[in-house]
Amino acid sequence: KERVFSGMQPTGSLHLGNYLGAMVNWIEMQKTHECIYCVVDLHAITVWQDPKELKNAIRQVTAAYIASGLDPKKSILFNQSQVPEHAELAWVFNCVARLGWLNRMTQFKEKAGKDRENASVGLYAYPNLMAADILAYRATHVPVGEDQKQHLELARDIAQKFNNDFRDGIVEKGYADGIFFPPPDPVITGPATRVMSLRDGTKKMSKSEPSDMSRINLMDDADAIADKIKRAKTDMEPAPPSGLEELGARPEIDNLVGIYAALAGISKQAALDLLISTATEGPSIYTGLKRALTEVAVARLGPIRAEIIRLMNDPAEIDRILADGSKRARAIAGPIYAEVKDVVGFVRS
Ligand code: AQP
Repeated sequence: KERVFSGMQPTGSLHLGNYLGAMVNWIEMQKTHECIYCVVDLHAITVWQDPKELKNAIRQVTAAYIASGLDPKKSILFNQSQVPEHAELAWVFNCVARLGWLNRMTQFKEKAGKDRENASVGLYAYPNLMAADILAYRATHVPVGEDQKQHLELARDIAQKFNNDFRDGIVEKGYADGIFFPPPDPVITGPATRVMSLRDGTKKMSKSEPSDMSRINLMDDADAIADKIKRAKTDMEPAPPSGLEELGARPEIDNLVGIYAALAGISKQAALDLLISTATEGPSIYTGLKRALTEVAVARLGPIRAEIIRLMNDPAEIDRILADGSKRARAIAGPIYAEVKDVVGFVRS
């Protein structure tokens, strides 16, 4: 049976990269799949979070999910820390995954930076918790942005190693094919699987980047969106790229064209054609594209922002939705983790 799981960290306001890279697919998959969407607050504290801000961010990310089209009646929507099976299964996976596997994780290297000795142990073990998030529900499909590809491969490796290590007990439990955890498939599709920073076309748009000008937040108003796009980095080339191959060598322009295509629901070629046809409008060859991009971004994000603000007026209602989702999530994860205990050899009474 196909089941979808995905999550985002409440580490700040969600941005266009989160929205186009993951959320758009989440909403689409609700139509065809059983979906479980999580606000991954345990992941968030792998780097320091102010407790008051974290609480607010958990509610705001929940509101952003709903405002973007997630239906909490249809899909399960909850925050990770209310379902203890995530942390418990993560511990088991800490003992299944190998140090060598985690040493290869590029996100840890990027996030820990030069001061690696001072990074939290949680940041290092982050991918094991992510594997637990997915496998606690035996989810088969995980819609994420491209940056999560390596973590998904690790989750597959953990599933396979668990199945091998505990094969006898798994078969004894009635899984004749020996598959207790199905290796989950990443779903990295859609119009923009990797949205880049507006200030540097070689870096991904990210919540934790210090410059707010590098990203468009779902909470930005029309003026902020217009300002950020106006000041988005371009280049000094005298003419727009003539074709898609040339576009690839100009990362900032590629990014703006890609975002425009994704938001307007057109092909990248069609977005590039617009850039080419408006290049003489001046004062810069990118003015026409930036104007069109601002228009479509404001039209798409404006209603989402308004809905987030409306939902945030009633935090008790958001907490109620999360409590309900947590209950439904536990109803799935509880029995699976109980079987894990048997398979691993824990006594449970
Ligand atoms: N720039 C991006 N382009 C496409 N997809 C993206 N995602 C994040 N950035 C981009 C996808 O959004 C989902 C949630 O990500 P996350 O909040 O769990 O953490 P992250 O990937 O680390 O996102 P950020 O924005 O960079 O947050 P910080 O800075 O706090 O770490 C994932 O599916 C991710 O692929």
